[in-house]
Amino acid sequence: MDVRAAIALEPGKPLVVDTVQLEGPRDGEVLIEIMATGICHTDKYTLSGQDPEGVFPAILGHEGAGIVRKVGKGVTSVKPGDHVIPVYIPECRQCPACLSQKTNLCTAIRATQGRGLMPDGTTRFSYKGKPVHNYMGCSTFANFTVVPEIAVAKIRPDAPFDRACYVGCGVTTGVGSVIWGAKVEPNSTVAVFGLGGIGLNVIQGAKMVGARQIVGVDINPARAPLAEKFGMTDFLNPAALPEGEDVVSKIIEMTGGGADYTFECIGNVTLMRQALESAHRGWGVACVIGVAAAGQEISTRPFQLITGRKWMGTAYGGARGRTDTPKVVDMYMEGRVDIDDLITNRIPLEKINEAFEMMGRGEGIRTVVDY
Ligand code: NAD
Ligand code: AHE
Ligand code: ZN
Repeated sequence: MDVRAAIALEPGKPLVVDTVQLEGPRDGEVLIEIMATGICHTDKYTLSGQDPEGVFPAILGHEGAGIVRKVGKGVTSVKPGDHVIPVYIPECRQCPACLSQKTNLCTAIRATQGRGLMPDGTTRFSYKGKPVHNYMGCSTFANFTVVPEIAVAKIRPDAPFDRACYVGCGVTTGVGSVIWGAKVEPNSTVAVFGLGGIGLNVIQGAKMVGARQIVGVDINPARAPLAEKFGMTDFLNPAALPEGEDVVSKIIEMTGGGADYTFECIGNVTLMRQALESAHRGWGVACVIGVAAAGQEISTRPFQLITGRKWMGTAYGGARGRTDTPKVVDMYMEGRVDIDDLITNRIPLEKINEAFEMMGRGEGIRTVVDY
């Protein structure tokens, strides 16, 4: 079938909006009509050419919501008409990772997904007769996509697509990192580095679990008012610190010895170190969420770990793709998570490059493409 898509033909170049061809679902696969998609910083990262797994041409996008239109042979968990979110962390419920119950990082299709292919090693998209790669197993910058059944989370039918799509990455990553990843306890102190589409969701997750202090760190002061609305209690702008003061000492002072939990939501290895070192001696946990490019490395004095700080990280907030995604949609529908305030820009697919430019200028939190 013909579908409308934004194609990443080459790294570092604007996307090309055109008609591409999509093959129907094969065995174990599902055809989804994507009704809305968010644009995440990770799409920009891959488009930049810095992602070692970035393959081109590809159809990017991994934050979508839509309706099942057709299922391949053997699919039993969803049917045409179901409202769904395609998830880049699938959940086969059979691999050692899923069975361990210790991680959300299902291994069933990770290898082919990382090469931009379906589990059988082929692609469903083509453009001008040539194959086009899939992205993160989702490819939501197209109004129809085909994904494996194990990567389809069924959600309640009354959730609006233009909000539910953000659950497919940003909301779940932020809120999930607090509740399923770091498992922040009530009355904790928390420091959040980066108050963008991920960090603000960490803040609302921390508020939800009853953190008593939430320090937000960002060089863009325009992010502070929304962060406050979401639960930030103290704002720290590293760029505005007086000469001789540093972020780590400041957080240690503000939290009375260091934060119980810190989250890096930027993708900057220098700040990852600061986040670790501003965690409390003896028990502080620093959670890396931001994605840093190939070749980037983190470092600290081992003494920081010997003295009881822990370094961890999360993908998709530690959420299990099919089990936990619908729970986050429920949190929104029940008024426990705010998504409306974070969607600051709505565009048709034709204007998708403008959204990437806005992201580069630090304008707005999330742009949603309505198909
Ligand atoms: P964003 O651009 O919306 O937010 C980043 C924020 O960091 C901005 O507010 C910016 O002003 C601030 N910032 C930049 N440099 C800074 C500095 N030196 N000091 C302090 N603040 C600074 O990005 P986002 O969508 O929130 O994504 C954040 C990161 O999370 C990206 O690296 C993205 O790829 C990653 N991510 C990871 C996962 C995961 O599963 N681990 C999921 C989604 C996104
Ligand atoms: N190919 C990238 C991977 C970047 C990465 O860590 N991605 C996160 C999701 S970011 C969503 O916005 C993730 O899920 N990681 C776990 C996994 O298995 O990929 C790179 O830099 O190599
Ligand atoms: Zn994302």
